[in-house]
Order: sequence, then structure tokens, then C-alpha cells
Amino acid sequence: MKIAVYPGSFDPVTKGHLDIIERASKLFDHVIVTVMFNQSKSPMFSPDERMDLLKKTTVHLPNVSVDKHMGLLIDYLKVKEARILVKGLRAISDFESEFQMASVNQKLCKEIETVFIMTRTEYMYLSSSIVKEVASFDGDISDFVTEEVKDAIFQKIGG
Ligand code: COD
Repeated sequence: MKIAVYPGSFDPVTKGHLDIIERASKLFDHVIVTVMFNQSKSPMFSPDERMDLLKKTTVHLPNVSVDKHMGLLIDYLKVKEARILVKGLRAISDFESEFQMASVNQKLCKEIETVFIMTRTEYMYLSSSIVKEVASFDGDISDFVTEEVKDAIFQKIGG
């Protein structure tokens, strides 16, 4: 059974993330989407809120589950007996940090392989941060996130 873990901040999940999850779900037997902690970011949503939005967004995918882990990624993979890490790649700007993370993760645990899935062109500009910024100026984010996520963002910012 090929279990893949797709880790991220998912603060909140965007249609770019969803596209990667849907495509990964066709490649692997089971995909665990794991909400994690990125030390360089200050999240808008709590881990449980992010999990809840991910669950609602992926409800149509039977081989996808949602989880959270606040420690080291490779420790989580060991517990789940997963060897595959799924990452999305948008542009060259992603490459440097993703390459660094993949290299460190492989140094920490040789059995782990990172599989990169290229973004679709329509989502290559999309990030959780840009969605939150557009929403903060009351912009239309319907093309970027699902209705549930849109409502959750506007509720958070009091719009
Ligand atoms: N199209 C395609 N892919 C996308 C898009 C898009 N529009 N948007 C985001 N992605 C990809 C990202 O490239 C990433 O692979 C993934 O989706 C998640 O993105 P984010 O922004 O939600 O999450 P990040 O990048 O903040 O997640 C970083 C982690 C939390 C995975 C990382 O910090 C981590 O592993 N933390 C745990 C502690 C740890 O083990 N650290 C050592 C790692 S070397």
C-alpha cells in the first residue's frame, strides 16, 4: 500500500492545494494531508480550524484523510509508516526552499522520497498569503478558494 503524506501550513487550503491533493490521490493508495507548523509564518487559523476546512474541501476524495502534527515531519512519516512526501511546486521561487527541505528530510531519513507535483498554470500565482491579502481589502477570492474557506476567511477578518 503506497501511503503519501502531503504536509503544509494550509492556512487556509486553496484551490492550488486542492489540485495537488486530487492529483496525488490518483497516484497513491492513500494520501494523508497533514497540517503542520512552519516557523516562518504566523497563521490566521488554528491547526484544528485548518483541518476542518481541509476535511470539508476533500470530502469527495475517499482515499484522502486529514491530520495534524506539530513536530518534525520525518518523525510523523515514521509513525505513519509512509515513505512518500508530496510537495507542490509553483515557480522557481518554490524550488529553492523545497529543494532544501527535501534534501534535509532525506539526510534525516534515507528511505523518504519527495515527489514534486507541478502546479497547473492557473494556480501558479496562488498562495494562502495572497488570498488573505486580497480578502483583507474586501477583494473577490471566489476563484482561489472554496465557498466554505471563503466564508471562514471573511468571518475571521470580520468582513
Ligand atoms: N500550486 C501548487 N502547489 C502549491 C500551491 C499552488 N498554488 N500553493 C502551495 N503549494 C504547495 C507548496 O509548495 C507546498 O509544497 C505545499 O503546497 C504546502 O504549502 P503551504 O504554503 O500551505 O505550506 P508550507 O510551505 O508553509 O509548509 C511547510 C512545512 C509545514 C511542510 C514545513 O515547514 C515543515 O515540514 N515543517 C515541519 C517541521 C520540520 O520537519 N521541519 C524541517 C523540514 S526540512
